[in-house]
Amino acid sequence: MRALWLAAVVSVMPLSVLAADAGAAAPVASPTVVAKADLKDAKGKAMGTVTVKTAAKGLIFELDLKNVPAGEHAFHLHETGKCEAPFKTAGGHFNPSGSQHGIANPQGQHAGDLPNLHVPKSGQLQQTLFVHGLTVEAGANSIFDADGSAIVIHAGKDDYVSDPAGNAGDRIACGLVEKK
Ligand SMILES: [Cu+2]
Ligand SMILES: [Zn+2]
Repeated sequence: MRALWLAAVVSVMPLSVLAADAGAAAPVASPTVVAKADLKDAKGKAMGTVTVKTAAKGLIFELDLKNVPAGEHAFHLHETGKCEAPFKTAGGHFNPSGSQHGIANPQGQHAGDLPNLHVPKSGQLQQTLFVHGLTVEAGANSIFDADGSAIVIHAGKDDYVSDPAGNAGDRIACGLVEKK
């Protein structure tokens, strides 16, 4: 008789309460690592890594950089996964929508346009960015399209408006975005 009574009580409890009791209130999809880029300068010296994680409507970039000259530098996702110095091989900015360059350009922006990095004297920078619109799923905005993609650091800063590349100067580091 007692066992039956307990079963009846459980059956009328809200499902949410049961889920919480079971520790099942986890997010639908926690960010997971999907890609990594090892950045190198033109002579092959390591300049740190960018780890790419999933998010609901874009991707998370976790930067762990070193050996970067102090100061402000443009930072972009480029359209081709090929890093041969002086890194013109990486092509233009990742731009599946055919927009102009620049996060401050009314006719912008490229999906690969990212905010400038501010690197301290140590040359090291740990920073996390959320990049809206990028994906690893098949489709126009996938960082894993047919020719891949690359992460590039420039000598100068991005002015956020000049088409096609923000007047950012030479490419001083490049990292192929590799699936993990
Ligand atoms: Cu660039
Ligand atoms: Zn751009």
